[in-house]
Amino acid sequence: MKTSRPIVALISLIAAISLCSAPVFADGKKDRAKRETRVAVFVPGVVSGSPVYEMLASGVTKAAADANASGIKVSVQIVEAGTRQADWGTKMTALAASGDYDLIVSSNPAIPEIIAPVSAQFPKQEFLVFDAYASGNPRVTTFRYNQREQAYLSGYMAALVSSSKMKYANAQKKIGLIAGQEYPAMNGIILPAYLEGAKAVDPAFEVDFRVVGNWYDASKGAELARAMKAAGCDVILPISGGANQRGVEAAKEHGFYAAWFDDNGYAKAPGYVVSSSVMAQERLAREKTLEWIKGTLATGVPTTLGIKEGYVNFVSDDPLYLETVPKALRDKQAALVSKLASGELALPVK
Ligand code: RBF
Repeated sequence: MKTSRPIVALISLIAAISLCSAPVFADGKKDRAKRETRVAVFVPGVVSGSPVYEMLASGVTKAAADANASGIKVSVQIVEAGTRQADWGTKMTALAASGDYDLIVSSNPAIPEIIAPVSAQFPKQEFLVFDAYASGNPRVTTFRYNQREQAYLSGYMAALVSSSKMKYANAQKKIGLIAGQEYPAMNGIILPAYLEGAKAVDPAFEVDFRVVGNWYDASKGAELARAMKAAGCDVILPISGGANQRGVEAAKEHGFYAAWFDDNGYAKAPGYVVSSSVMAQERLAREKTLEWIKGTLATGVPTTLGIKEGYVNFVSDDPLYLETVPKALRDKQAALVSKLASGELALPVK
């Protein structure tokens, strides 16, 4: 937990009088009032092509701009850890060992496990992790999204489109999901909720689930999408980072529909993208990083945010959505969003 303001002020005064060049408080925090606050964004992968990381980098950068505009000096360093996941632990350790950063911000469900030994080795280092869930460490604060809601929205619209008379819809009750890799949030929440949403339209629906094996192989993504279309999928949701774009382009080439996840993707293939189930990662990263900088964030606790809280949503006002998806389907989707927002339909994550 953060030191309270009067105590910070008092210690600042004592530190100033003692003429320490780099004052360090009893709790290990350097005097942020005197020098620049340094924030590192540890990107587990590469930013480009991954909506979650694009939103993360941009949100933290905006938080720093907000702070600087209000007179608090903050710098941000974006550190791409690259696609070799075996190296992430070493890279995170090096970042913490440098002692250069007051805060390390990151995002994805595997990060808490990577941080655990680093935090034990460098107990003063603070971490803020989005799209992740961990409790019990006062230096690690996590926020995750209700991805059961997010994926249910995708599955529901995919099944509505697949059951419709739209140009590329077929008679089969089969929709697709392409994941970058398998991981607990995918296998335990996103995939089951995508199917759950589809079955709410028609219990006969099934999901063709395929895995790229990484988050960058665009040709593998396109190849899987082609094979899934040949196997009867008429709507395919890629959640595979840098491999997404080619998967969506395959929709145009081979005549099927694409769904998009995390941010607004209608413009990725206009006329072919039928949904965008989003998480407000940019806004959340901006808000929570700024709160941390100001010392007002409740640290060390995990938080889950969904539709009711305004951090999960379905983009329904994009002109491309209005042009692509018939009104009868959009009305059904809007009714689902309302039911989730009002709590009439509850889809909690465990
Ligand atoms: N999502 C991406 O868009 N790009 C990535 O590079 C990426 N890497 C991931 C690595 C691991 C180990 C895990 C567990 C997830 C990764 N994700 C990535 C998925 C991301 O955290 C999130 O689940 C999806 O974007 C769906 O919201």
